[in-house]
Amino acid sequence: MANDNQYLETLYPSWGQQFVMDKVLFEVNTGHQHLVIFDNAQWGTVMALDGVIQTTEKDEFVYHEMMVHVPMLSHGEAKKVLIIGGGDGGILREVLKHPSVQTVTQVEIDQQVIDMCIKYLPNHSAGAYNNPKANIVIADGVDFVNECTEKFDVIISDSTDPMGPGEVLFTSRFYQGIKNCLEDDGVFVAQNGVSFMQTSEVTTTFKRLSPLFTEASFYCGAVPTYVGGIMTFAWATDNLALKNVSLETIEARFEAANISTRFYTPAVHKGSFALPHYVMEAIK
Ligand code: AG3
Repeated sequence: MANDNQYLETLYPSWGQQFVMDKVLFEVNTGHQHLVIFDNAQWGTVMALDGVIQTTEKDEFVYHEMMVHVPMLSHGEAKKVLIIGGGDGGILREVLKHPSVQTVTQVEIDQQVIDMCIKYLPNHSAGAYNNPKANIVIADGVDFVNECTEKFDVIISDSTDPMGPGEVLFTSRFYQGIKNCLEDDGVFVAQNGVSFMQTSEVTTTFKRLSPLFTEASFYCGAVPTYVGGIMTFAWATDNLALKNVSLETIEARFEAANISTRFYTPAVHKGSFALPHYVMEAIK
């Protein structure tokens, strides 16, 4: 929590990263969670929820590019996309860069996160909330996916860690809802924590996704301010072809989409499915 001018992340009981807050821009209990936004000399503007760093201006591109371009370019022609969470708008911004996209529905529980990120982290959404293809719903993601009668080609869960409002987004009931509104050939991805520090999250998610999808797996990326090593992203689909799309095809799609990135490359995309042995052990 915010103390004097220091912000200590409280995600892990005996260790955490600390930030100097040059200036606190905003701090409130939204009714859903504790939200703070502050400036730091190294990371620019930083947003944290319930004691956990969510995003910083300097490294947000790593996470948002990997969460979006890996499923989108594996699919190749996603027209309808669903985002769960993602209030800062970074995921929405990247999804809207894909020319195949016709509509993006984003279901976020906390209006205040959206409003304050538009105000203090404007480059995250970069105008995406005004895009006519975007449809923003303020609602509970679990209810939404279970009640939804539409189907989506790609679903991206950009949640907090499994505590507070994010907890339900790691339950079997949520994953059943995802199955309900995912096209047969579509793909679901979700942030799944830092695998070295949160290995049990990998195991639990794998156990819960496996009965529902032909393929439950993970891919990875290293986000500097999600400390503790690589982050794993959950990957669930009935379409076994998606993970095996060739490098040449991914390159051709990436070029045709004409998207410029700072972390993502087609080779990084292919390589991200290679998992460290301890992660493979965790999902055996
Ligand atoms: N949501 C994921 C933050 C995860 C942090 N967890 C951790 N370090 N274990 C980020 C929101 C960005 N749009």
